[in-house]
Amino acid sequence: MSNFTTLNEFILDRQGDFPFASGELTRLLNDIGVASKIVNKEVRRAGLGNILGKAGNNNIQGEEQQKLDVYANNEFINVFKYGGEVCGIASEENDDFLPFEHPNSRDGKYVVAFDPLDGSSNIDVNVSIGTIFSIYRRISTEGAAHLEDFLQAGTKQVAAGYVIYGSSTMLVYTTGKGVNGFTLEPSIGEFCLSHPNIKMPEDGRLYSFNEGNYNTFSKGLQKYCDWVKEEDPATGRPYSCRYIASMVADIHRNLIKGGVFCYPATAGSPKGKLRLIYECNPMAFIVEQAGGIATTGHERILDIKPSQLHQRVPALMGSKNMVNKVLAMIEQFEKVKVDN
Ligand code: AHM
Ligand code: MG
Repeated sequence: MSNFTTLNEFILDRQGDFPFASGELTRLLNDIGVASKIVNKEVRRAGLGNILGKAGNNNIQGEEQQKLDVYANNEFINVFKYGGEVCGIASEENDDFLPFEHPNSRDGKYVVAFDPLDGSSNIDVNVSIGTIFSIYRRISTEGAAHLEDFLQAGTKQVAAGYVIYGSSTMLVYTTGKGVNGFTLEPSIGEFCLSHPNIKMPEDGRLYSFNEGNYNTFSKGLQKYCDWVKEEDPATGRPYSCRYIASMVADIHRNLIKGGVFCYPATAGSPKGKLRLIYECNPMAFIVEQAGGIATTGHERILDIKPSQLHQRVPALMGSKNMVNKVLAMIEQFEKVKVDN
């Protein structure tokens, strides 16, 4: 056990990556580790007590909140509110951002945007869910957080990551210097380094699309979905479809095994379903840092300057060669459209 590097040790070791750092980011990342353990404890006993099911409210996007969504949201907010490093948060579960007025927090250097429990439709059926977080340095100069602090392009993220509550619990994060993964060792209650310097395979055979929406995909995406099913030993086709409907779990698997994940614009979600600030930017930061590509199909996700907190964008991310193949098919179709 003593050979393990714990998350706290690792974060402290890496403080040197930021020569002028004052230790606040280090403390903030540690706080996220603590909140994740608190949420993990509750997720692990989902099904017992009265923790499953709907909370009886809808969030800003009109989606029903689950009790665990609300619980996780409150736990993360409390950790950020009293940690002193964060002057405000924005959560997928809150209508608006929350400026922290407490004297301990209002001068904090950072803001955090997060999705406390992503994939929550999977909670009641015991399938993997996750927490996603994204940290920015504030750009406002005084008082508690302002809206502009959250409406920064993803390239401005200081750190981002996710926690996956899967067959084990893992925390994966980046500060822009590679991606590292830590598995929660339940007997000592510590996240321990298990996946150092994660690199996404450049190729893969897994595609993660909700093909139930095939009829409303763009022509290029439909063509890609047809192409992956063709028999072709040279390219390993047919590929395998793997779709959990938990973005964290789908991307985590593809990060390790190689694959492409896509939630495009559909008839039901004309701008895509996933949120730029809470879901796409942090996952895009991780994917790029691991050597993959993250795009809307037309532009790099991290370059988008958000105009709204709950903005949605189409998402296409994963192994470099696989994403490039999808992009080539999108391009080919658009070219045909223009030529005609
Ligand atoms: P949520 O934030 O309400 O949980 O929704 C986001 C989830 C993603 O994790 C996942 O990729 C997507 O919704 C699945 O949507 P669908 O069921 O339409 O395929
Ligand atoms: Mg979500």
